[in-house]
Amino acid sequence: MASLRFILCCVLVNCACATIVSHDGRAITIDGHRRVLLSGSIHYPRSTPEMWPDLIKKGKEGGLDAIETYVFWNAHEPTRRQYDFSGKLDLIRFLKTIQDEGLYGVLRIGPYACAEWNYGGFPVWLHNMPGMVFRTTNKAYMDEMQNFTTMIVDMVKKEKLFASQGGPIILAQIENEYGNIMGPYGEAGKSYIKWCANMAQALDVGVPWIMCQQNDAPQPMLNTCNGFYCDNFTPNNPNTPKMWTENWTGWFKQWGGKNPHRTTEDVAFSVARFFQRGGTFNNYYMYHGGTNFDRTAGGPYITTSYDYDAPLDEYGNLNQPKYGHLKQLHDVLHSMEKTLTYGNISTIDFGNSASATIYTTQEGSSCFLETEMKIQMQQLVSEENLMLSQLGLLPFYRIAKQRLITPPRLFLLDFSFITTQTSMMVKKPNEAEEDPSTLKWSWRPENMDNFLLRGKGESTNTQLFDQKVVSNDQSDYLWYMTTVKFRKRDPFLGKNMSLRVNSTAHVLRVFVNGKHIGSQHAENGKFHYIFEKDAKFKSGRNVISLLIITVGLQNYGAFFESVPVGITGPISIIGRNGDETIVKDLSSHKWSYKTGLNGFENKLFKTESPSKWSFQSVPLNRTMTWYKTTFKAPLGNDPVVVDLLGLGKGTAWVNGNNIGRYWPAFISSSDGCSAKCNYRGAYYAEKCQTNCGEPTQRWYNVPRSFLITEGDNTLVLFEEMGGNPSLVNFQTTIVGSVCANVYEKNVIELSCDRKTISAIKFASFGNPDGNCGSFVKGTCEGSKNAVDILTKECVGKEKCSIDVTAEKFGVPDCSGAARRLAIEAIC
Ligand SMILES: *[C@@H]1O[C@H](CO)[C@@H](O)[C@H](O)[C@H]1NC(C)=O
Ligand SMILES: *[C@@H]1O[C@H](CO)[C@@H](O)[C@H](O)[C@H]1NC(C)=O
Ligand SMILES: *[C@@H]1O[C@H](CO)[C@@H](O)[C@H](O)[C@H]1NC(C)=O
Ligand SMILES: *[C@@H]1O[C@H](CO)[C@@H](O)[C@H](O)[C@H]1NC(C)=O
Ligand SMILES: *[C@@H]1O[C@H](CO)[C@@H](O)[C@H](O)[C@H]1NC(C)=O
Ligand SMILES: CC(=O)N[C@H]1CO[C@H](CO)[C@@H](O)[C@@H]1O
Repeated sequence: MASLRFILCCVLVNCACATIVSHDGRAITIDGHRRVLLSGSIHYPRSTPEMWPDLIKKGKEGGLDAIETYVFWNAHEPTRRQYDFSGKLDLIRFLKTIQDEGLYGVLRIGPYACAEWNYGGFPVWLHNMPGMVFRTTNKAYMDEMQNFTTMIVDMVKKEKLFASQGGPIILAQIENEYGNIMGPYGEAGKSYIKWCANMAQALDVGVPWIMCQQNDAPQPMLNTCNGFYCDNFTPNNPNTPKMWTENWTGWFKQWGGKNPHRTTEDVAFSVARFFQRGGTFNNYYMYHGGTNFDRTAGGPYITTSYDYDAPLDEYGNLNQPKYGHLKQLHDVLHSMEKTLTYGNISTIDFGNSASATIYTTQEGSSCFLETEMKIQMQQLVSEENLMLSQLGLLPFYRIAKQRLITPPRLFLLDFSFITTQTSMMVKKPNEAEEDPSTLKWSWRPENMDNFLLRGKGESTNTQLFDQKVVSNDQSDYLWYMTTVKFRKRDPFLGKNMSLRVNSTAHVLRVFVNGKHIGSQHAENGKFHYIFEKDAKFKSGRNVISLLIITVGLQNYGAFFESVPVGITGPISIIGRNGDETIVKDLSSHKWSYKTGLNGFENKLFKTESPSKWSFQSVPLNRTMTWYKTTFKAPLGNDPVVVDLLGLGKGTAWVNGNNIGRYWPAFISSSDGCSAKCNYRGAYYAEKCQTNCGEPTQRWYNVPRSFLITEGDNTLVLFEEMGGNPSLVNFQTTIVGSVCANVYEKNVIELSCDRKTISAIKFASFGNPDGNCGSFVKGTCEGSKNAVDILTKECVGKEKCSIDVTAEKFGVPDCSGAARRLAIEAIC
């Protein structure tokens, strides 16, 4: 009996052991076969476990082979040796969800993540250990890094999740983009990287380890590329395949910043070119960006939304046309897998910057055609060209001519022929409320008497400390308080007086004798500023109370752990009398410290908070104020957002779940946006921005799993700056309309994402102008009524497939120019 069980168990283990992941200079190999691998980043704590299956499924349907994630050390080990893998932090459940969907996993343990995540993913207790320096040959650091990395590997091994054990994980990563910043670490940095490699290798995970942006990655570590473009990247060893671990699909957003957009054309181009030039693994950073819930946003000043303009938007909706176009690209690349990974490569220069890259095997060829201008492309495709037939490309060319877009095998590096719809997302009022815009509010003040009037905290010192040291990242808030005595005849009191604070606090609020005298935050991209405001001091005892508020700890750079946060000083009282100025330095006064606020300690954000809330005279524009209301969950399954327009800055909770920091009062500057965005030329983060002169972030993600469908939900706001909650309301975010702009002889599918198409708002076949939402007819148009034709084909359906031919729409004469159908359908 015992031996039978032993045999059965072995057989099972053997079946599960089937996957061997390795590589050669051409590609990652899985069970001996070279693979084209398309991967997408989804960070598990930036959504909810309830959202994971849908996000991962959409990744699969979008043509991904793998899902990639970092592991977030500070989230898992908030206090040394106390771990949290619950809820959004259930890494194993996330990896199993990937496995259930039949996808591969790429596990970037780091444990340095960067990722616009608070402190790059490092716990602040680590910084506070004696003699600590991060990411170099520092014993204390290396011990902790090894301890956490080993623990994660052990957890994953225990669940048999590495491919070598039959699990989904085909690649693991140690460190992260260290090559970008290693210069300042000198020789110590070089030996650190060798140590990382040996440490990782010794963990024996049975799949290859990668080190991104690490030109000196020791074998067998695979050195890989991150960036907007990686086609010119060459790995540091002939046996390492060309791999792109972070292809930035868009960009992140900072408070005060605008909405970044990277065009679909440019993302697709960069991927196509990467594969054209020998790349075989590409990971989109991000495929779903998601939300920086709670205090997880990095910084300083990273927003709560981490949408990233990724193929799946913050809420998990398809971001069209990016999602659909990349899906088409993935189909083509997968269809070329054999030739791309086994073919012999040759290139042909046609002159005039037109060239072809051809991958040939005995069974067939794949070809990338590249030209700088569309006109050349059309020439190449329209002349029954001797060159093409000499190259044996005519069969592909014919297919190309029929479809004119990303045909199988003949791959045009020109994305003006997109046949993917554009979706315009809209926000819909909450129909579950009779009048969604009039929520009934109660309120209470934050009790600050101890700090404002008595200057009394929990510990004292005659030194000004960094916020990280005092608060250990337990809260965004830290009080620095001191008292100053003036004699009746003190020379200061006869003068105009001000308080000057040399500050690296993300946000500083200054009180003198309980009165708020002013607030300040660093300008975008800066750490350091000097606050100075007039202040009234009296004879006798005066209380100075400085409240500082973090907005995400630094997550990037050499020695980023020591970027100061807080009040480094000096702090002084300045007295001025005409030309005479006297300065009283308070820096080495006795300072009293207190981390956190009373309301947070008393958990006022909990639904059932026993404290008194008043419905009477709910104040507007009052600083340091708690607001509470109840609301009904919007019906259905569409993603829910809360519109916080009118509020200043603070934190919001739904049913006790922290949905992140809010700051709608932070308006982005009005310059730097343009209505039109030219996808040609290299992308950079400031190109094609939108949302100029608007609140940086107005809508905040409320995952469905935070809501109850029966009864009342609770929203609690803690408002620091002063705001007006009366405009706050819940909405759903849905597809409002879908558009397409398609050349003739193509087929376009329109879909309203599980809703039906209700009307055709615009349709014209000829040379229409404008963009989705603002199409206008051009100078030529087909003789038949395109709106009528499409109303018949599409209205009342969830999706419809439109054959775009001149005959169907009544052959317009566009003087030989390419004819297009522009369409906007309402969902
Ligand atoms: C991590 O360190 C603790 C002691 O602080 C030790 O008990 C534990 O075994 C270590 N874990 C690993 C995986 O090395
Ligand atoms: C590549 O070219 C070499 C030399 O001409 C030839 O021996 C080999 O079979 C070719 N490989 C493929 C996959 O066609
Ligand atoms: C303020 O602090 C910064 C850095 O902490 C320092 O460089 C600067 O000299 C200080 N300014 C004054 C006026 O002391
Ligand atoms: C004090 O400030 C006020 C207003 O800024 C100014 O009018 C006055 O002249 C100042 N007095 C002295 C003594 O500097
Ligand atoms: C809010 O209060 C601040 C300072 O008390 C004031 O400057 C601002 O104009 C007020 N805003 C509104 C909308 O009342
Ligand atoms: C490798 C690479 O392309 N790096 C680029 C990534 O993007 C940043 C910011 O735009 C550039 O500065 C890097 O050169």
